[in-house]
Amino acid sequence: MTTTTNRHQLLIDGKWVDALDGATIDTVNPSTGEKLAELAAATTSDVDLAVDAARRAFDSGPWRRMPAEERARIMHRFADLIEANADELALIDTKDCGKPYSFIRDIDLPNMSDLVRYMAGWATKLEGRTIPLSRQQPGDYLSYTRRQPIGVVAQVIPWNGAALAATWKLAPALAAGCTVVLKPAELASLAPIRIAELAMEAGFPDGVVNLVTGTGTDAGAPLVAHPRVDKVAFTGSVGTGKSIVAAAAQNLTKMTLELGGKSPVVIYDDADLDLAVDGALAAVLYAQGEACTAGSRLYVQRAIVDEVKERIVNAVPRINLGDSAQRDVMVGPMISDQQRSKVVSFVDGALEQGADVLVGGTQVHKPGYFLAPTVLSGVTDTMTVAREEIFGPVVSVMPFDDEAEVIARANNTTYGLAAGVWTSNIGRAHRYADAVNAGAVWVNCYNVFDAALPFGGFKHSGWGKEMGGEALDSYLQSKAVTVSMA
Ligand code: TXE
Repeated sequence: MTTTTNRHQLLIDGKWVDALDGATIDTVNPSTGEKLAELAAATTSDVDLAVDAARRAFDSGPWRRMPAEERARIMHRFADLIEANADELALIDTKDCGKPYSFIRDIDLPNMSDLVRYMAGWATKLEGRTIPLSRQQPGDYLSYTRRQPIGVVAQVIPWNGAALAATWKLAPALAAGCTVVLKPAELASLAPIRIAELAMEAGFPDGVVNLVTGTGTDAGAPLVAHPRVDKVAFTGSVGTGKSIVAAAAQNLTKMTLELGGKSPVVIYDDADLDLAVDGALAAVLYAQGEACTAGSRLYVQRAIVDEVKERIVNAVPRINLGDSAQRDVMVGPMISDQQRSKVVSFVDGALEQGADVLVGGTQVHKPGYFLAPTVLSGVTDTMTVAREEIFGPVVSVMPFDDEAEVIARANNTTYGLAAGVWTSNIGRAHRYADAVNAGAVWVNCYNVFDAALPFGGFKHSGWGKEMGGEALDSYLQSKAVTVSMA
């Protein structure tokens, strides 16, 4: 157990070890700015050892050879342990990444154990097909497909909701029979470390789950470029995603990506405004906007735009901002001072370009990295604040007139992760869901996730899916076997 001390190690081949050169980096609590712990800072040689361990565990270990029922049993034990340690995991994660405790405990943790169980269920159902050949007599050949694990997987995850991100990555890979080297973000590694400890306790064989902490440059880059890695699964920024694609291309490593978003939320004039305004605010303020699905473009039909603005101005000051570990806090701190400055510069840039602050807009003077929820008006679609991912509690309210216009504007982005709509007109809702270019569409709701529901973006928001059967597919490869019956 490494979480009993404030100095955390790497998990390689079932053992907790320091980085070979003994280097560490600090992780801080963004609600206070205080140091929480030291993380081992892996570099290329540590990454090599972790990949070698995962390679051995895949090529010659028991994991992919054991009966699927046994693999499923270990995964169910893992889910039990996540449930049994849910309070502790939520507390570790909230202190490390600043996402409010109640969201992690009440939403992320149940989703995590659900997902591990859901994927455990798939472990015994990785079936192929028998396929009749089109130019042969039925008795000539028997052709069938087998679905086999892809191999050693490098998983690089971000800091926003690190416990959830780690589980979304681990569960399908393990159910498929892959082995993993997980690289959490340097800003929030503590929950992934605790999850790796629970994985060891659940009984995954040595080398099946490995974890290397450290920076993107020193630990992440050598991992994704490693020639003995078969697949990379990445969640993070578009820029880093592109550099990972370029690095992995040298080895033609297979890849899934979950990148950012610039998600549109639409409120039609026939919507139930009590639900729509709260829902639209929650869509952007969930995890203080540090969510890839953040609904940062709010399109409101012109007839109701003044009323919606008034409701927003009344609602925002009542939202509880503070230390993310407090149970009633709804908006926590930004992950770092740097992230706060980045978000502030989006707001300043919008004001310079002619936007107005409806509510919020100033830095909160607290020891942590807080930023008040900020709602802008007077924003046009061409402004940077309406085009780029902000990753903070900032939303632009923009009026629209008709359906064709708002769908065109919703789709006028390089991203395509999520979209929301509030309307009481069922036809309109379905037309929007059909036309909007996004991997997740929520009608009269937002941010509803489920272990069984695939989640992943269109366009620059990514390749492939998390959760659901589709996530599992990306960790499997199918083999066509043909047997002569002559
Ligand atoms: O992301 P990075 P950052 C967006 C969001 C945010 C911005 C910057 O807009 O403001 O990205 O955040 C690892 N090879 N999102 O800089 O760099 C890194 O160590 C391999 C949206 O934190 O993408 C971390 O583990 N790995 C997003 C992970 O990549 C590398 C969530 C993510 O870091 C690497 C996070 C490299 N060359 C940020 N460089 C979402 N989709 O939700 C970095 N890393």
